[in-house]
Amino acid sequence: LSLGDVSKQSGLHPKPPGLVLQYGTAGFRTNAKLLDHIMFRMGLLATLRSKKTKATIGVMVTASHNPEEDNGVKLVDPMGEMVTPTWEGYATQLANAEQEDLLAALKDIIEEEAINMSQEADVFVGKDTRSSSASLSKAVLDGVSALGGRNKDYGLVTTPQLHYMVCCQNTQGKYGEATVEGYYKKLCQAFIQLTKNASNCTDDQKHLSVDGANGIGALKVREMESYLKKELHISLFNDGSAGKLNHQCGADFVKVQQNPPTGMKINSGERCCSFDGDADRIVYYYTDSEGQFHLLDGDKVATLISTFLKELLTQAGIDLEIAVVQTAYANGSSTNYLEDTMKVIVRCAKTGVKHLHHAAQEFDIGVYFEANGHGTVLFSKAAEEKIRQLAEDSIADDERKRAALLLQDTINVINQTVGDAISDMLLIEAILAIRGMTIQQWDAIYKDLPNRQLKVKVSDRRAIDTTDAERRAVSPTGLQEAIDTLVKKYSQARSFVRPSGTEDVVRVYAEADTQESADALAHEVSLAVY
Ligand code: 16G
Ligand code: ZN
Repeated sequence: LSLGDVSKQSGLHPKPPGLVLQYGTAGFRTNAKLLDHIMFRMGLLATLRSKKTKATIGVMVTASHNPEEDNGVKLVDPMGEMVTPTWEGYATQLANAEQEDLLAALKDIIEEEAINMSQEADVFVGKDTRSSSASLSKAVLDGVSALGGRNKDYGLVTTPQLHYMVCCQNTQGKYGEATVEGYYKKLCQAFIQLTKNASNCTDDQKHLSVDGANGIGALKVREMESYLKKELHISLFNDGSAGKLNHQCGADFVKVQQNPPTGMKINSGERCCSFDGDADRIVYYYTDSEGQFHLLDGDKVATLISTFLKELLTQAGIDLEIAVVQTAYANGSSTNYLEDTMKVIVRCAKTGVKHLHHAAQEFDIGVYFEANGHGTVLFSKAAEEKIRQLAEDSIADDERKRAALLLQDTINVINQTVGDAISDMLLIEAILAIRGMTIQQWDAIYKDLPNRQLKVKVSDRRAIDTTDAERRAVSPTGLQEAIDTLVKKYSQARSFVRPSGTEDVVRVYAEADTQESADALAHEVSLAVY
């Protein structure tokens, strides 16, 4: 085995001695200045992963909603999903090997996984609009070629677009064409088909204001517009021409601050949405005539989509099990509404897309959303097949067939590989149009409990250990009892703490019947964490 090129090339991407980083919930993520060697090494690892799986692997250079100065990298497995946990471990090992130990670390992985080094390798690479992304993605490409892998550099793409490309490539085009144009064509055609079912939708209703977070999503919405054939009229704000990436704008800012983004003109009553910095999250909102801000987060999105799907399934007379997967952050009102009124199965998963994705795969149709706006819908092969059969059935009655066709178009507008702001936006816009529903009516489906999120700096966040999908703390001893006691003081209250997977902080969540109570509870619980 000759790894000669690796030692030569790696010298151009040296690791700062002593630096230790971990492949966390969102891959590696930190200040961009610390990441060059990580990128090179992730190029190496992706190449090994490709040899091992005999499939194309993706590498995305982005730090999502983090500040412009940060960057990060994530690996994408063959079906477009997050890389499997064992390989997250390898990523951490490889990242932390000192310069002189790199070859040995690489050989360990090759041996452990019994990788055939003469196997060919293919790696797809994408990047966001950060100024550091160009040179960092170049370092990934260097890593790929050092191990003799082939690469395809997609350049500037959203994270979900890269996931989509990987899936298309590895399913020989069955999921779609592995090009950005193919992506727009598939999604927009499905969207246009869906909106044909929206009788008398006025031009006013076709209007949407989009906050692009000054990131890649803005660029891509622009690129997509011509494919929409004027069926959706988008006013784009924070398109990157003036403002700074994610700065006082974008989905994370809007969700956490519960305020509209700066840089956007908002007329009262108008439908608006925000993407995050790599366009894998979306939240909706509007301000009413009194200037009051109303946020429709991932929970509201999941409710809208699952209600729509359930109705179509009933109309189609197809018996498929539909479930909604949430996290501990899901507003209590959304969970109650889904379980008690909608009668759909609700599951709670740990924070992080891979956990939700995994849980959603257990059902015929799994709708998963984090409250922060990351989510999508998964259809099992069997579910897609049942729907296809009915759609093509020549003797089925018209109403059933119409519902099956709508379900088929819905499947095609969705990016099932990962949460996708563009795809989610098209689906939401189509549902609202078909149902003739305003954003106010959508908002009124249930009323969110007031809530508050806080972060607390502690000396060691790992001292907090949780169970029950992060809803209860098991250590340090006494913490959960303290939280329980505080929660009892308030009505309709709930609170939990969890160590962040992306920042050196502990996160506190509280909800209660009033904003004052939610704020007070969050504050009291954060004091109990110290
Ligand atoms: C990452 C996750 C996101 C999660 C967030 C939680 C992915 C692709 N992204 O951004 O799903 O909500 O981390 O961050 O998995 P936290 O652990 O710092 O609260
Ligand atoms: Zn993101």
